[in-house]
Amino acid sequence: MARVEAEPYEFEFDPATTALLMIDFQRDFVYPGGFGEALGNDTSPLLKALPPAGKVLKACRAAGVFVIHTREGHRADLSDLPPAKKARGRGKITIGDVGPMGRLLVRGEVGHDIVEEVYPIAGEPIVDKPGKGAFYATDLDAILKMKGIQKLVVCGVTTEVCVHTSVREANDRGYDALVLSDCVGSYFPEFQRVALEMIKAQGGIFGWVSDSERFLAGLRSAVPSAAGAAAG
Ligand code: C5J
Repeated sequence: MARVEAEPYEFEFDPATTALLMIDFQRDFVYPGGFGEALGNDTSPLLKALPPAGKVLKACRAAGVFVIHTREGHRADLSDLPPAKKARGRGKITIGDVGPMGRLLVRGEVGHDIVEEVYPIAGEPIVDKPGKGAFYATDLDAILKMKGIQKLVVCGVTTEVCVHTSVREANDRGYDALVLSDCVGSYFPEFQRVALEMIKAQGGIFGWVSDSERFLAGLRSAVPSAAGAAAG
């Protein structure tokens, strides 16, 4: 059993029944020219999450922790795009329109794919989701159940939107979720702070919060083979 210092209290997990959930580390959110910027955001704050999330990813792979990635996006014909979602944002270009990285938030486009620093490798499922929550209209729950997963360690973007929605959904489905504060990112510092506060408030109303250093220390103490990978 691994033990991680966390708030509101220690998070215990068995690496064999825990998954690392990497949420929406897509060019469309992280880089200029994508959906995030089309909404009027400065995308640069999200880049900060990539180095620590990359370290956690490598260490989890070395420790044999199951890794699963998600991407938010829609079918090319936009048949799964609610009209309200298309209309919202009111930018010059919206979901499905062509930007510098292809059509915004459309599956198969350059902007829709995951950034190199945390790119999936063989054996790591990628779940394509049409909504903010990773469980809505996806087979994520079925995959986690097949693998016997009970706990989730969560990295991704953005903290207050897809990370929050997915952690709430996970909580309602009986999973314990640990969010790593430096491995999640928001366009808004205040939202980042408050979103993390909300997760761990009221005795951990829907999860735990820690950070990459404390998580890696806990993982290393349970699975020493994870140590070299996290350092590299
Ligand atoms: C947003 C996400 N922010 N992945 N999506 O629209 O958080």
